[in-house]
Amino acid sequence: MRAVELVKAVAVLALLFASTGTKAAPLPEPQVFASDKGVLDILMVARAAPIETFPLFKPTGWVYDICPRPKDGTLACPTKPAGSNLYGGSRLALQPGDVLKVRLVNRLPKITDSEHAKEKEHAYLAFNPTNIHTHGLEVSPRFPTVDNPTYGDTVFVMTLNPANGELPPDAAVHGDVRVGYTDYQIDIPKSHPAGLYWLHPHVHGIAMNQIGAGLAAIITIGDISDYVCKNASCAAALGRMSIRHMLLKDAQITKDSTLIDQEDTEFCQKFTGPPPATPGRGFCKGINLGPHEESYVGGRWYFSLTGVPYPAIRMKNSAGEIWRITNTSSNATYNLQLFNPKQNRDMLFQVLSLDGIAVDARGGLAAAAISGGRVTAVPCPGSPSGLEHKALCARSILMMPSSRAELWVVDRDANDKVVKASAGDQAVFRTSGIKTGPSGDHWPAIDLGAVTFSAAGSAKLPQVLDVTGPSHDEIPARVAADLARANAKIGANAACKPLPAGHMRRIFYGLDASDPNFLGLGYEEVDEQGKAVPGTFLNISAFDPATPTVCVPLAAGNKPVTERWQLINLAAEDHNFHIHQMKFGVVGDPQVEHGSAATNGILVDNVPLPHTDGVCASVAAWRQGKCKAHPVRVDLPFAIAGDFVYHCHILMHEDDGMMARIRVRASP
Ligand SMILES: [Cu+2]
Repeated sequence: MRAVELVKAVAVLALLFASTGTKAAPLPEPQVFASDKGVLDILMVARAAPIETFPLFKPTGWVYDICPRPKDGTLACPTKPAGSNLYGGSRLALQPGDVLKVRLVNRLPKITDSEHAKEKEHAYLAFNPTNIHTHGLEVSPRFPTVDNPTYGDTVFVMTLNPANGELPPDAAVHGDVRVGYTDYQIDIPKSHPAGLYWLHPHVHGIAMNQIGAGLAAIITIGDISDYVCKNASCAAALGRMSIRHMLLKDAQITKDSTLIDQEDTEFCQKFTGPPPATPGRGFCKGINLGPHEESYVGGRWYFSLTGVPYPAIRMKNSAGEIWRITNTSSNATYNLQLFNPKQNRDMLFQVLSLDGIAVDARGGLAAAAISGGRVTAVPCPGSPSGLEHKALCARSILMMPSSRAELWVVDRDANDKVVKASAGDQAVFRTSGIKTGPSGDHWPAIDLGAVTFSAAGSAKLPQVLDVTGPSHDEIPARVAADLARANAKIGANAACKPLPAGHMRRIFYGLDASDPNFLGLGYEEVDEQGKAVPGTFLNISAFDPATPTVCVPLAAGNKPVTERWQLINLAAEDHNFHIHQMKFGVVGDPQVEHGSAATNGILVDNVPLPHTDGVCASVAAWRQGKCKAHPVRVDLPFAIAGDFVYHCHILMHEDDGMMARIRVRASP
């Protein structure tokens, strides 16, 4: 480039920075609906609404329009003021012991581009039935009874919008069908851990479409001060911090302003890594996939924070901020970093919790080791003696769909020490781009937000925040005690036999053995020698909503029972494991190379399952050693009776069949 061109280019760049710098919209907080006197009673209308926050486009998304439940039984919320950012999502602020009452109304339009609606007996999916799941909450998945006609947190019910048509007689439905609305009552146990959770629809076959179009809300239980900064000096610093709630949301918009709810992971140029020098600011550009494929030219794939692409995150105090982040994208994996342009590197941040459970001093580095590769821990500098290897600091965090993390973000010097910011200290919050295996997806590198640190306030700053979570070992026992009545009501089942001591259950992830157009899960029981127990093998098959794969009886007195499961991903792409109604511990597995044989550090509700080395198209191929899998072992403390599911939370995969039903019953 000649000198005169260089000068011009710099001038254009400066203009660009100036214009984007002043135009960047501030990061909004989701609208809050807080419980009062132990109850939050809301009307939640799932409906279409314009997305007002995307530059150039005004597509229609699907949103939860929430309001206190009208006393007169009206099934609509009062009209929201213009620019309400319904798409960005809301926060239900609850306390342990609360009752969450939701009347869910379905006013969604028909789906026009659902792949699964084209399948036999599944045409009804185009009517866009919906439901809700309170992700991560340890609550009962109960069905209605004569005394209580509401539903608990079960996915085996769906609500139809009567305007979209009646169910055809051949419809293969997954549970109860209701027309118009469904009432839910979620009893939060008194002992429920405080933290960050969320709520989303869970209708098999269109979960991706509904969440991808915008349906998500976050749930907080208790307050951050319930587990962060129990000592006075730390609490003083916490009092100066802004607490932000961010929903990571992505949406693909075509040039004619249409939101694609059947997400195409190849919408943008494939990420091949390392991160490009100039990732898109809040979006990447659609490409032409070829002569016989789609052209997304002129469209944009937005990666927003709470609905706003590339917002300004301006801190108000030198103590920094607490970021409570939820990945509400249906498929996208984020590898989050905080890039400091002055230091030309990624900044350190402290991880306060994962999946709603505090990472306390018992966890720390051990927690990172067994988080399933989500965090690579770095010692927190300047932390009080004994804490440096316990508090969890990192420069990046991997967030697969549905995962949550709470971070302390504050300005730091070249030695990573917390410092009062100087004027103009900035960072870029970004996802660096990630490829999830040879046959996996390419998630783009995107600058998600522009961070400005603040010099305001006292210079006296802690180097680490102390985190005091509940005893991880005690959570299941307390939850089981709080839910004793709900568990007893589910009853026992003679056919439900405990897993013999020393045995574990093995779950396979891969292609449906009878139809490779579908994905599925397989199963077998493994004895103490590591041998498969004859007669227990179920080959990989797509979700069967009618048949539980396993039945687990609670221990005597309906106390929790802990089972060890081994999760084996046979695909050449990463998946993740999520199970409803509980948190589980990840056990280090020598084969995954990150971990010790301890689970006491951390409890999570989803864990990445790394792809294979080499190709295995079947369980048989794996047994023959045709690929090397990287099993992940988890300890699951079952404390809640009922029927629920475990699945891959990449929702394209879940909708393709990568889910199974599990049954937990009261002690015989
Ligand atoms: Cu998957």
